[in-house]
Amino acid sequence: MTRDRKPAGAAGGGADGQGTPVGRRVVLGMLATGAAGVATAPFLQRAFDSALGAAAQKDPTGLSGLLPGGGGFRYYSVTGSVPEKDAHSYRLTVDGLVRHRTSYRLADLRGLPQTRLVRDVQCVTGWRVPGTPFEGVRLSALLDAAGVRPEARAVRFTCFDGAYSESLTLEQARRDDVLVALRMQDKPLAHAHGGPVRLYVAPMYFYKSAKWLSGITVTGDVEPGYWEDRGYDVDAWVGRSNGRDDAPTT
Ligand SMILES: Nc1nc2c(c(=O)[nH]1)N[C@H]1C(S)=C(S)[C@@H](COP(=O)(O)O)O[C@H]1N2
Ligand SMILES: [Mo]
Repeated sequence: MTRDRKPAGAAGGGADGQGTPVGRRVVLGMLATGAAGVATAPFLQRAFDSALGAAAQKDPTGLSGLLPGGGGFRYYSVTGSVPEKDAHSYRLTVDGLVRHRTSYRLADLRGLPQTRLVRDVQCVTGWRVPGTPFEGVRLSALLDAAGVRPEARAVRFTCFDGAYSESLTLEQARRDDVLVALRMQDKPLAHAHGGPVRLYVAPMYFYKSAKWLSGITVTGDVEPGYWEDRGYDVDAWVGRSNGRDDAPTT
């Protein structure tokens, strides 16, 4: 398979309904819709979302209110289940080409200066959510604290779901609209949205905003991430990549 062949409906498996991520299949299973298949039309998508909304009210797993239906966001995970991390168990490691390997607890991150940004969110499958507040620590601050070595060119992100990864060039990573986010929609980041900590890359398609962030590794070269290995653009500027012409988010 070649790099530039885009698998239909991958990064998000959204309204087109193909390449459905495991998360959605799991949610479908949870709703006992069995082999009902996958929504393939906008009206089916809406019915699907309102069914999820109704189910979320009764969901005993703790995902209540975090599933689709909340402001237009959709739940994505490339893995079937993701462990929960809290203030006690969460760690974020910064390593690789740095002078000081660092491990942060949630309280450490909360103690650093916080930046709040309000921008639209755009998924590469087409859905957009207007004016969403994200708040957290600038990635550049964590990189500066770690002391990036001169030979470094890129940053790789890993996640405690055990599967997802992302990357940015060092120049992109140092932008002041790239956050290690602790809050979204003015609430602590919920598990379904990648809490307690996710990446937020404001100017790029939402697949760059890795959920359940656990590792930041400074590297010599960009290593394509999960979706990028499956055909999506590494430089994922909204409106200027992936063959799309969406209005920029920044
Ligand atoms: N760890 C992880 N991060 C991820 C994903 C994922 O499947 N796993 N999906 C990406 C995609 S394609 C999108 S659109 C957003 C969805 O974020 P949300 O579930 O908060 O709407 O997360 C991105 N980050
Ligand atoms: Mo997405």
